[in-house]
Amino acid sequence: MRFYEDLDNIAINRLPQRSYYIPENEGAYTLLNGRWRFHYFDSEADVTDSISGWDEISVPSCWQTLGYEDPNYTNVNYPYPVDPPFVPDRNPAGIYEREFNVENAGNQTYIVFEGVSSCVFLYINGEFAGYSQGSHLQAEFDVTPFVKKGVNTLRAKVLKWCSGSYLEDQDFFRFNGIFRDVYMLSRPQGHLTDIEVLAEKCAITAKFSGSANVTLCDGEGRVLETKTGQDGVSFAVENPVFWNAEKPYLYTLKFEAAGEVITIKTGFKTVEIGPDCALIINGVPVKLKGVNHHDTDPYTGWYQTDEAILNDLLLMKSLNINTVRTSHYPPPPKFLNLCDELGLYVVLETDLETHGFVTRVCGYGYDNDNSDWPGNKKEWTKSYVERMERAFERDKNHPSIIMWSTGNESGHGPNHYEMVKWLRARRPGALVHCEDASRLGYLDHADVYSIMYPEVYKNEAYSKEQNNRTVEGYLTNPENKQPLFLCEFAHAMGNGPGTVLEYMDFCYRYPAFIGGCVWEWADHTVVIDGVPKYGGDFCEGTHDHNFCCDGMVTHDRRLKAGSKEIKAAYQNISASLNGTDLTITNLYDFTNLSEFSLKLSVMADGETVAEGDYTLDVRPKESRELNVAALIGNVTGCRLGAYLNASFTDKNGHEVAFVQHELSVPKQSHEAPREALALTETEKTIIARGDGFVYEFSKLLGGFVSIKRNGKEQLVSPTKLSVWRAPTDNDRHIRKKWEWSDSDNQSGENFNKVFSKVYDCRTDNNVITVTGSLAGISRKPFFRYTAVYAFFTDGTVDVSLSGSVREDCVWLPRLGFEFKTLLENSRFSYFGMGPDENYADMRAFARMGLFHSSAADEYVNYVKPQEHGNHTNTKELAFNNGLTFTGYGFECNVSEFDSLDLSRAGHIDELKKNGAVNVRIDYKVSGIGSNSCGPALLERYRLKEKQIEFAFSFGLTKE
Ligand code: IPT
Repeated sequence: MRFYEDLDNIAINRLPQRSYYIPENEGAYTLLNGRWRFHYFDSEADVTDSISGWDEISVPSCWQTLGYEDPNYTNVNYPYPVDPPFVPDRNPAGIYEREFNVENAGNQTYIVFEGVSSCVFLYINGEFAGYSQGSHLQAEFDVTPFVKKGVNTLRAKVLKWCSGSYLEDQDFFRFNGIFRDVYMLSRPQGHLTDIEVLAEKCAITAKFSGSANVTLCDGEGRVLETKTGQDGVSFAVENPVFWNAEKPYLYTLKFEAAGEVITIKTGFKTVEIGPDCALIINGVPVKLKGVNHHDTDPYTGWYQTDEAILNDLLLMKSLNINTVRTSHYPPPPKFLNLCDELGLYVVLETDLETHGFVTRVCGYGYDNDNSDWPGNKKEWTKSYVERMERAFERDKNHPSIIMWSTGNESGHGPNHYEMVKWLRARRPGALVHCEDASRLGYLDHADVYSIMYPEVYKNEAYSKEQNNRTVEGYLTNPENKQPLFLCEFAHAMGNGPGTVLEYMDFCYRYPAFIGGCVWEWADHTVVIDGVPKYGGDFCEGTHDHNFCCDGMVTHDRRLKAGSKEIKAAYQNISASLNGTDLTITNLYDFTNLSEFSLKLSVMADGETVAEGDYTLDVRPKESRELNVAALIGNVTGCRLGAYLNASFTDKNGHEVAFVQHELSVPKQSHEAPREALALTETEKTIIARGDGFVYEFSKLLGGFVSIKRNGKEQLVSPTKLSVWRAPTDNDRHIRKKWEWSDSDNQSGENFNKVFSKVYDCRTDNNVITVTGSLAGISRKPFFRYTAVYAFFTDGTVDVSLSGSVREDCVWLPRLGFEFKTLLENSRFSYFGMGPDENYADMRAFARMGLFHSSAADEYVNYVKPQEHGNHTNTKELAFNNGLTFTGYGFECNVSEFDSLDLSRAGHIDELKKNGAVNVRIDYKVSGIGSNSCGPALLERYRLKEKQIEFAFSFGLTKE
């Protein structure tokens, strides 16, 4: 057994974990980030004491993003055999070296690593000075005996794997190196060794060892009191201002001891579970509108700069997120300082996941009781408990932390219970989150019932047990005595997530549903030559494809429709319209709506006809009615639709909530009565000719083969009916029933290889009637239809489709007509849901309006190309070249890509434009859901009806 495989060797000379702080007095802190000498060895066995041929490397960094080894993305599977505590014999090593200066040799000198993967051997001036594992935990070494005044040499030997790697099987790229800050602290003899601050019951108490002069300041920086204490001080605070995520009020304690100055911020906050299982913060029931955050950057891997962290947290706040679960390890300490300052509730998770035990024998199984699991083994207890202890002790002073988590996806065994017991003894009353305890029935080992990716609704066909795992089933079962927390839900992979509102609806209705965290914050990729890459792009031994690209924001932190959907689902203001009364409800917990400006606008056919600005005094959880009769009285009629928009903005002009209501005003058509157009027939085609247009309809194909406007051809290929969409990541299960694929030619309806059959195509006056069917290759027809085209002298064509879908056919991706038109038609306007893409179950954020766009602007570059760019409820779509579609709320899509080409591309650089503007006029498009990891798409969002009636018109405007 090697040193780093021996479970007795978790740490050597590492100091007991203390709370995070950095003394501020001059000379105390020397950041050692920067350029270091580096040498990479394929195998630790080859490491020699004297190294020649150094490279240079930036610290912090991950060596895989710098070309030493290829990145490796694996989710559940370990990237090596499951034979704990042993790791592969050829264990790569990175040797890091640099000089550092010790000015005051009379002081104590410490070296602190905030994060090293997977373990670090520390050498000072050639002497072994310590060892630590636990990648995302802090390691502090007292190197005083090894240093001398002046220049010293620090060498760190970092191994790719150690026994601790078995506890770090999180779903991410497996990176190595010194990936967080490393620094030296020079501290006087007799300095404080730890500080614990508690703000409770009108008092702020600090515990420390030694004597200190402590000054308390309020949130405005005013000195409240100074005290000197031995081993602790306590300040009475009259009428304390409480900390919460909406109003993050912090008090500051300044400790002066032995010549050192240390500042720690604290906040008053109480967290408890109410009798109705609500989560009560400072006496107020709060809903956790959360997200799971991994530290991820497409260029630096696990290392996020301070600016990047700040940007993530600010972006979260702007999306109405109030909670972050630090999945699945403690973040850099500065992350938590920012959560305190900006106001985010934190579920602090320690660095622990052993998910890969479920696949250690073929298949996937939670045989949690099996003694193979390290959670059940005595020799692993120390490794488990110290991970809880180190996380807690480092982060114990943060007011933002509301719950402590033992880790993720690790089964549940005695070692987890030891962690829980340790925590409960260390801080009685602190809420414990232990996801697998809930999953596996050890309910009293955690304070919340935490599950992931449940279905929303209960189901008659389910057993009691299964129903209890649905949101509705759990909430309506009186036997349940714990709050429901979804540690993961709304899997945000690719185009998605949809169906988020349904969860929030239950959350507001049931006190015991305290909220959840979207999985996850940002896509994980490694960008190479401008192309975001994922699992399988690096010849990994085992990988999980693009399952790492499941962020609600992209790898470069751009928003997508899914981000905006979550923002809308989480928004803290609702408004319902009843006649002329608008009832506005404040869903904030601690904020009066008077802090926001409300703009009401009445829009008719996309034009603003009336506006009003308001500031409303509405206390948290209260409602207020606003009579909007005068405002909406300004619109008496419209052609396409009239709406009342309510937009709430904060003092920076950022929209925090938006609500739209359709107004019931009469729709007037300005169109003159139309005259039927006589058609002429040739052997193969039917021709409709009029002023400025000629349509040619193929009897063979049952579609248009030519649409000419003033002699100019508009089509690049015949129009057709189709049902295919490039599968989204959330279609990854259902697509097996939809498509023909190389690996499976039996399970699908083969919608991606459809034959169109025309049985009959006849003309009667101005009308063409087609009867036909669609069938996937090798399958029976799945859709039989009659399509009727009526032509008028003004060039308009009324299209109606009436058909039936085969009873035993799977629900359809979509159904509609495809028009492939000239590139010159790329600019267009539409009256419908926009401006971003939206789908039946992902449009809470979208709004009806008149929008201008182009085929290029409609593109959404998901890491893996897929269906995108849809607009629901479209009433009119008009291209700049005169091709215009009107209808009663069809779905439309305008793209530079053909959906079959989109389906084939694995990365953005593989995607080829097909030289056309690809227009879809759809009866319906199935919703999005989050079935990439979450439940199947709700029935109501599936295009599953068997009888289809669809109508729209199109025409060519005159030049
Ligand atoms: C769940 C994991 O907890 C999370 O880390 C991530 O892997 C996510 O799924 C998928 O992206 S585990 C899953 C098997 C439910």
